[in-house]
Amino acid sequence: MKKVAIIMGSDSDLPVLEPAFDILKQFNVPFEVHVYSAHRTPETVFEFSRNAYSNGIGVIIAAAGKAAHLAGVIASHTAVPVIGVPVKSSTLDGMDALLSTVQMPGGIPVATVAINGSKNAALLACEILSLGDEMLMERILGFREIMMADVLKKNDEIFKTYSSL
Ligand code: RP5
Repeated sequence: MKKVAIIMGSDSDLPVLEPAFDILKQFNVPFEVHVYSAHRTPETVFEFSRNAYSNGIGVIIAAAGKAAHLAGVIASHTAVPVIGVPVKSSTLDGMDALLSTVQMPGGIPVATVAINGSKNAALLACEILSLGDEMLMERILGFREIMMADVLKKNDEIFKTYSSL
């Protein structure tokens, strides 16, 4: 199976990415994790991105805060799909990172999830990889079934506790 690569702009972003690690482990999707910065280690980002496809990487998750250009820079050097996670790490509460990540000019796409939305980034990465892996697709559908049953159970409890009929 192709791997997912998770790249963060700084080790200070690490806590935001823990939900992504959990999801990928849950779905048995192999992943590697790096701290590479578009402005502090530009050459490493270039090398990584240029070699991503030949290194067996099928999806890249790029998380960064502030003037977050990491996802766009990676995407500019590879056609491996890039999912951007804007990180809330500044006085602007992540709005700066969200706009920097999501507003890519036409030609170089970055699929951007919510601020700190690494869980959905990992799920989207699994969905992309599942197009070539029926068992992974089954695991994702099973996960959704469990989620649905969980919400309906909560609905039952809240309906019984709070309704006044
Ligand atoms: C970004 O700047 C990183 O992704 C991080 O979110 C933010 C702050 O980085 P540090 O100064 O904590 O290393 O590049």
